[in-house]
Amino acid sequence: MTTGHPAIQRAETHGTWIQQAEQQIDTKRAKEELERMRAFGLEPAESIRDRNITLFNRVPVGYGHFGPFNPARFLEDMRELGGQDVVFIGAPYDGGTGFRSGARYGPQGMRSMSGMQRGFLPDFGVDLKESLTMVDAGDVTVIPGNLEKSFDQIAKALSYAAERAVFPVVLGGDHSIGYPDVRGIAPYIDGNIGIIHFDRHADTAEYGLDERSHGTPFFHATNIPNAPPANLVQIGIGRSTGPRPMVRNARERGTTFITMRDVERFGLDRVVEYALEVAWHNAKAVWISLDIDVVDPAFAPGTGSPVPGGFTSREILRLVSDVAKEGILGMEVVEVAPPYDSSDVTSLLGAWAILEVLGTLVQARKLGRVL
Ligand SMILES: [Mn+2]
Repeated sequence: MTTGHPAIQRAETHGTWIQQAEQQIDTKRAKEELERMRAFGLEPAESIRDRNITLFNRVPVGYGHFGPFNPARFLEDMRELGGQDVVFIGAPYDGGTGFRSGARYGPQGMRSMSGMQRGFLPDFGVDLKESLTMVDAGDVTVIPGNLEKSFDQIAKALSYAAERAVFPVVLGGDHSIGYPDVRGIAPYIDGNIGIIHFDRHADTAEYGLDERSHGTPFFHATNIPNAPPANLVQIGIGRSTGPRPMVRNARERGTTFITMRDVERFGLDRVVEYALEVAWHNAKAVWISLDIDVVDPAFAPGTGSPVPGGFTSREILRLVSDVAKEGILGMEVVEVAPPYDSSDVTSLLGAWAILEVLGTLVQARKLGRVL
């Protein structure tokens, strides 16, 4: 065959040249960088084979962090965690998603949309910067193809924050991370943990497609001895709660559903009152889990499993801050999926839910320096 091109000789290709050239490039700086990253990012969970992978990702590439959650500053050396009031932790894992994935970009989205405020919250008479020392830990290094290893990493990261007594705000990620979040903190709580869970879905299945998933966090979390289902209150449930076993498991375990119809009938104030009563009953501390899909897709379209008929953004900001007024041990915002978002409104709402909870905690003198 005559093409006008020379015949290919393996030794003469650019491909072969690349293979040879790579070994000539120095690795000195990369090795130095790796040592620094290992020191700053801490040892990974036991299950991670490659011990060069760190617990917190210090490498500023990928879908993770581009600047801190405002107005926190980025904490590069995680050995310095301790003594601060709040730590933001990204958990960019969405391998538990069954329908539309994309929540791995949630931390990036919420951090980005936190950028247009500076911490002054006039509604609360609070300036977060004056009352709180806040750091952003960046993202936990998750293992995209392995949910259980990602859980081990996330649980270890939360344990680290709990051990160092810094209030964690977890930026999800899909809802699968709700389980390792509680698992990581639970050993550090001397008593029962109540969970206030905002969601259209119950997320109480044991498995989804043979594995744990974003539909299973509260089955597994409520198997933790000091996170009993009697203290799990699930607000906003209804219409599409998820597969039927979720409802059966919730019933058999005795979790508390408050549906959107209940909200209409009893109103926001009664719902807050009742949720606090259930979550705090014989409990030492309460965790807030906000699935952004509890908000109507009209206000929060950027999520993987949208369900029509949820809260307005005004209602959820009110609810999530009101349930924090008696103090909480931490919170997570999950299922923000920027690829489906419109003008970043869902990321914006997720960021504001966090800011308003912090405002409530400062105003109620439950966190930080009291002015
Ligand atoms: Mn949900």
